[in-house]
Amino acid sequence: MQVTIVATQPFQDQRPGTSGLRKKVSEFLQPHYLENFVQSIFDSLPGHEGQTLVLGGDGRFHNREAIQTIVRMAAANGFRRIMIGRGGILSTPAVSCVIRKHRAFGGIILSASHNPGGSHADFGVKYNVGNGGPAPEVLTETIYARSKALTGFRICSADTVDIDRVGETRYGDLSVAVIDPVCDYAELMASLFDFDAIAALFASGFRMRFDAMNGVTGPYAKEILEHRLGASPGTVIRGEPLADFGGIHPDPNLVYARELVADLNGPDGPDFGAASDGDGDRNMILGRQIFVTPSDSLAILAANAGIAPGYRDGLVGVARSMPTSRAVDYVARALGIPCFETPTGWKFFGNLLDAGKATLCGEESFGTGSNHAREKDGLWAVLFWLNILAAQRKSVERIVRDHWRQYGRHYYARHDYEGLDPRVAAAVMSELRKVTLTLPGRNVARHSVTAADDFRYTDPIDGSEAEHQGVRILMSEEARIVFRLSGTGTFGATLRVYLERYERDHLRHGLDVQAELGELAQAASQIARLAERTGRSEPSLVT
Ligand code: VG1
Ligand code: CO
Repeated sequence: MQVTIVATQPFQDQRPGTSGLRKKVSEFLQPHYLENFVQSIFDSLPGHEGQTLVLGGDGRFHNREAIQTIVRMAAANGFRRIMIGRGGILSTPAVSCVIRKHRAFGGIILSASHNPGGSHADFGVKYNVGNGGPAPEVLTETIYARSKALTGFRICSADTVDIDRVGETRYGDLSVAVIDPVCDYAELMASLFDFDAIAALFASGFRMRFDAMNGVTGPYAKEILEHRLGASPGTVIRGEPLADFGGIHPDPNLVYARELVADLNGPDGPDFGAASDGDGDRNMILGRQIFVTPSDSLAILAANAGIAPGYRDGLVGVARSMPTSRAVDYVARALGIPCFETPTGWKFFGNLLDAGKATLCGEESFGTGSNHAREKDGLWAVLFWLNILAAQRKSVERIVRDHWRQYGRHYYARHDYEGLDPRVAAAVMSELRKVTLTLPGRNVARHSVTAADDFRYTDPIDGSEAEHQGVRILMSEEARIVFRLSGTGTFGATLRVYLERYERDHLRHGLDVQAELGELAQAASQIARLAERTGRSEPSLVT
């Protein structure tokens, strides 16, 4: 195969965000845009020659074409073997699993996760390293620096690779292995959870609905839940990965998965409901008449981990992103294990997991995972819940209420202000940084401020620093407000406001969440002068 070096102009906007490079499809379709970014990745990976690369995506618009380009570039850049999910399909957690299992050098995931797909929506590229996890910041910054100076990329002229049939083919020096996207992942799940107990639960008439939201998890959920565990056919809905996700926003939350929520709240609803996002790393957990916040879900999994065979030996520690509620901290304290607080984004958990400091990790944004992979894992969380339900034979609601009674409840919500002018959003944040200096000692929404700062993190393993990770205002009664800007959007800026309040008294655990957090929300909006600066009196999305 002939290698060509194509001259190119660098782009100045290829800085990866919280989770890879995400842009509008139209931007990715500019000549050389994808090629430049992929070359910048390869140029930033010393020692990749002769190695194996894993490649797959969530099936969104442009997935298949991008795969063909990347295969030809991988060949031209000296990779020896490339492993591709059949049809170009691999969920984010499956990529992590395949990299680890087959000791690949790394992997490329084509996804913009929960962002909408289609010709007018979003596309994304993310590089994962040899531990199966997202590239750490030092690497994403190296890739970015390279992309700003790139003058050429390497590509082979080759025929289109058949990615729809499992098997291995040679293209010059490159071996292309098309693999079943589900197989390795399903095997890993079977090693972690008690599939017999879960099958017995389904056999007893337990009913579940899983909304794959037309994203990548459909084939995984159908194989595992319906085929291996015996859930009734039709348990998985919206189970075919579609290039435009059927026009929906594939984000599992109370707003975008509202039909599922309505089902669970209906008169003859199933016992258990779950959903996952476009690339399969997020999860939403529902019981009849109850939504389990992701922060509570993490705490409940931690408290009950010993039930699952894969975690029978106990947890070495837990980790949560800073804006995630402190529910899991209480469990860690009770278990006598450390709880780490990291910046937002799964890349910050990698070192802790590799060093054996944490077993479970989670984020408030519907992300939960463990040391079985180096990505958050939607279906894994669902199977964990099923394992607990199978062992305890209690309702989801009972499990959650018992948990609150034991540990107290963290009322929690996130208010997003989307599509803001980026300059206004940046100004709001810089003003907030100044305001934090004056807040301690003052009163905010009935609470006195005990501390306020701009979160910074020093990685306990390699000492790397991450600054400006969110302004937090800590108050009495464990109330808290956090402000940060999203790093995954493709249009304008999104300000996220995270609200939290702790309630020990179990007689006050059944109150309305938004009402309970109303005063804090109002205070947050006043402190940031949101109405004045953004013209918004309400958030655009509450989750
Ligand atoms: C959001 C979430 C963050 C998550 C990230 C990637 O980032 O807040 O917790 O890790 O998405 O998730 P941001 O910067 O927009 O707040 V996914 O499922 O989109 O890969
Ligand atoms: Co995702």
